[in-house]
Amino acid sequence: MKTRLCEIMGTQYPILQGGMAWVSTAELAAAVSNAGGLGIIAAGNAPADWVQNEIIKAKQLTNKPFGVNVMLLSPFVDEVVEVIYRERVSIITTGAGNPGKYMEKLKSIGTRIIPVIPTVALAKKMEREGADAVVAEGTESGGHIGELTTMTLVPQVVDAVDIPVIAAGGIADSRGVVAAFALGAEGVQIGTRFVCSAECTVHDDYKKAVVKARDRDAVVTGRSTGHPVRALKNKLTRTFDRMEANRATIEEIEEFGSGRLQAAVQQGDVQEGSVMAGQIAGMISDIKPCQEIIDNLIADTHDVIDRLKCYR
Ligand code: TUI
Repeated sequence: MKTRLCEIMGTQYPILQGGMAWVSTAELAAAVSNAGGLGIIAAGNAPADWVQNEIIKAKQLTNKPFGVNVMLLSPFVDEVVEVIYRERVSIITTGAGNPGKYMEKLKSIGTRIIPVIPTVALAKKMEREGADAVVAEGTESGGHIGELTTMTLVPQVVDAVDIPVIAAGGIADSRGVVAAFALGAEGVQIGTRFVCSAECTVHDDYKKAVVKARDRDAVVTGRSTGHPVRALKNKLTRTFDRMEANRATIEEIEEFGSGRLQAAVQQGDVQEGSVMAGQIAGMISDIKPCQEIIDNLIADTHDVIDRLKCYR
């Protein structure tokens, strides 16, 4: 499991934890980094001083490398990038946009930049602009998603760029890791599985909702707004469906959705909050420490590969 990515990220394994707004705190990031992966603090829509505090906390909780995910639609994105620069964060992932305008500044201090992208065109653009790797994120993922599946997106991105490709969307165990590598990925990004970790600070009811979820429970709303979101089916997603069917405006839908992720994550409002999770939620049946999640991923990977040898 040593790939170019381990060198780029300075980690034991080519496993990144997804940058999940409100979910990916210093505690989760440090636990993943301590277990040999790359933990990531998600800036989400948070102000820069919150991000700075999380970075300081993570530095106290681990001496391993960790990253920060920059959500490019955040109103605080410029200040967040300034904090990343001042704190000399070694790796960033980015979501929901093009990080091009920050590349030169961050590369000048050696920060590695790994944009999350949903299409081949964006992967090529990111490579041209100097990205160190890309995360090809399939529509199986939780949160804001693109259209292509991991199965179709990853090999097309692998063929289109020379930088390492990290597969994301629908990966939560060693079978998913081996499948991603079979598609040409050199690493994996894992989100939903780490939500159900002991160290993740989300409300217990959020974790329980993911554990309870079955295969078809992670549904997409907001297609009509141009910002589709995958979350567990509940009263909120049903209301969104109704609003979209009744042709509510984008503004009305976005206004109604505001604060819903925070309500689910922090207050455990799993009915009227947004319980963002990927399609693989149906496979997750327990809550365990990040060390155990990663150890199992690695140990079982060898078993999966051994099983495949019968096809030689
Ligand atoms: O970013 C995500 N998933 C997310 S972000 C999020 S929090 C949020 N809160 C309020 C508003 C918006 C988001 C919850 N889930 N995944 C990575 C991702 N990035 N998926 C798709 C993209 C993407 C989309 C467009 C990347 C680049 C892009 O570029 C467009 C351009 O500017 O050319």
